[in-house]
Amino acid sequence: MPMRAFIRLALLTLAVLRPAAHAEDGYDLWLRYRPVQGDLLTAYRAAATEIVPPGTSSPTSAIVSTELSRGLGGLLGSAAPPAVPAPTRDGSIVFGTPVSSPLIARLHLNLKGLGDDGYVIRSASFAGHHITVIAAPHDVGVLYGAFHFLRLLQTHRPLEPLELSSAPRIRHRVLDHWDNLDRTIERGYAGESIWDWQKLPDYLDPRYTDYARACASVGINGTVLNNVNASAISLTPPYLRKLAALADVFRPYGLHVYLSARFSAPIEIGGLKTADPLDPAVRAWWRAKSDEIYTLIPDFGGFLVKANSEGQPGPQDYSRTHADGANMLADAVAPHGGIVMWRAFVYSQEQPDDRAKQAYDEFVPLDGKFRDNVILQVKNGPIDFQPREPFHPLFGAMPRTPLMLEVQITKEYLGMATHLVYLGPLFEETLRADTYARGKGSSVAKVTDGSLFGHPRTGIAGVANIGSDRDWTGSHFNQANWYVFGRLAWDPLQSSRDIADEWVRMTFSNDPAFVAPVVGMMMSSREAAVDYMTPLGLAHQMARTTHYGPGPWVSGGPRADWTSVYFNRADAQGIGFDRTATGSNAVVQYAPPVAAKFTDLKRIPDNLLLWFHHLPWDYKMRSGHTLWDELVIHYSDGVRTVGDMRRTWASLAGKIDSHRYAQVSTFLEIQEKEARWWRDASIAYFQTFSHQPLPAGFSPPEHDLHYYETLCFPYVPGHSPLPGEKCQ
Ligand code: GCV
Repeated sequence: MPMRAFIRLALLTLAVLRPAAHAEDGYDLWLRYRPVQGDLLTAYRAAATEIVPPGTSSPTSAIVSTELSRGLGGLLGSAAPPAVPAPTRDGSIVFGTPVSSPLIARLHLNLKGLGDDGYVIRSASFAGHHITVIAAPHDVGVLYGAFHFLRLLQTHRPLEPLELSSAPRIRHRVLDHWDNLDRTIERGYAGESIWDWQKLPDYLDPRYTDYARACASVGINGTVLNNVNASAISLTPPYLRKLAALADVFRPYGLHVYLSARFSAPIEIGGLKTADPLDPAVRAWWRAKSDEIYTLIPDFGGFLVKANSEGQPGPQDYSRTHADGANMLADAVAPHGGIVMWRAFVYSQEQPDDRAKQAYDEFVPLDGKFRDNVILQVKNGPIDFQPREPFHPLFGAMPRTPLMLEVQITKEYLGMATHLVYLGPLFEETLRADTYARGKGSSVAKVTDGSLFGHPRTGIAGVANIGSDRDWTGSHFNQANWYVFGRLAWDPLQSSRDIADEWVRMTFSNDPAFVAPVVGMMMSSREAAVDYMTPLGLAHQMARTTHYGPGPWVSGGPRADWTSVYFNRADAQGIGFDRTATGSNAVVQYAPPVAAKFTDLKRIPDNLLLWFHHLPWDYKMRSGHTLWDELVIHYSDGVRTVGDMRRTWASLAGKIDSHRYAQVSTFLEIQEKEARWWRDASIAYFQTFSHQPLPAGFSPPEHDLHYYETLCFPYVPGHSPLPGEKCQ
């Protein structure tokens, strides 16, 4: 055989043998659009016979057409329904705005109160035909509506009659990428950054479009592209052009780009001697920089700033306040309609006071001092995205300042890529927490959606878990956390269980024998992680800096409040951080009814006990157990629940594709091993203080404490080791 022909044959054979690149590898996320079967298929085919795009096309309406064709083509297992100028039969899907579509205008739908992003989906009659209408005041609302319509089919919901109307309760629904310009990601566990800065602005990876599409499908409308530990280089002209190229891709999906701004940029790239926010030259520099950005990106969202926190520069370097800093940037972007998201994640470099108190102490005196286009971005809890924290006391404490909730979607403290931890219940717990700021019913959700204090400027941010891994998020189940963030950002009052249910249906299968057990697993997974890592209100017990695995013994180093012993306060007497009047008194930062509840040992929930109280090892719990026994029981429960999750998953073999099934199985195996590691290491360490045996029937740690203390993992993803950095 001539060489050429042989090579051709070899390549052909290879192509046949290689599994299809688009097998169920997770790339399609929840937008898989696999064919519906049975009676439902007949009903859906009858309800989606043709598509009627608006008369006047726009980039966004073209995307709606493509998405409906792609979605319906896939779901109906046939050629995509044809696009026609007007309904010709039953089952027409008409979409558009009253401006883009004369047909929609003629229906005189009530689109009031839908705002910029809302939509309606209605069954209607038109020229004797039963049709479905997806209409909105603006194009992007139509896109959101189209994704909603497809979701109905994806989750096997009935289509007739449809009378749906939806508008987001929160205006800025933003992903914060902690992506560095060298493509590493701080606390990222899904490969490198998807932003390939080196090839931008010329090469536009198709992933950018798929990313925007996925965001739009859950209503996310903003993305901060760079790490809050920011490099000023992202503000230089070449990088702004790269940013503009991404903004062009994202725009038709309603996705606005933002930048994390390094406060000292005027010095680093502007040649100024100071970054003092009251200095006229500095103010002029930021104004000019903002003008430059808006020339390139007219719909640029604005800046996110981490200032005077963990070594980042900020206004306090010049004896100015956070308000001075935020307002200076706010003035620079205001003429263009931009906003500043100023982070409240601060704790002093010097102050020895309880770290949980410091953000409140710094920001409450500044209430009412921020410009209208500043939103304060507040983490869900007062420390740092722990498996469980009480809600942040700033929620409810700054009535004259809009506050946006910041949650972490990437699982820095919750098992990184491999642990199956569905964060919906964590987000929901925060959103539903009652601040009592205006009496009972003053939930964090109502602070965030602006309804409690009447703020029109509202926002929510999630630290992204997205990377270049084929499955985007480092594991199939981590996709659920991106999904639930978007869905709760749209409506923070939704139930995380309902969202899990729809995600499972879209991502895996509608088979009830699969959906129910998997939703059950997801719903118990967060509590399991709390149990095997930090039960009963413990927090920050992870290994130093990498946060991978247990490290309750971590002490010493540059700052006390980066150590585990600072937070667990274990000693011969007992365990826990006294934050009542006899301790740091952080509890008084909450409204009186909340503070009273947290202070009262009879009323505080067990799951926050050691957050607020230092209690003796033999303290009698509600259950009748001693505190020590209860701790051991919780650690063990966490491991047991993961074992249950593994068994549940094993019972589902054959119900989904083997590729994803196998990865989840292996990850659950890793999780069980690591849950046991967490339990055993924590028990071994705390037992050196409690000096008590384990309750009857509970197995002792597999190894001695020294074994756990000397485990060393220098190259954990998401963290760049410093030269000479030690493990623990
Ligand atoms: C971006 C924690 C993380 C840091 C992160 C910081 C923040 O401290 O460990 O990696 O830095 O939070 O939210 O700014």
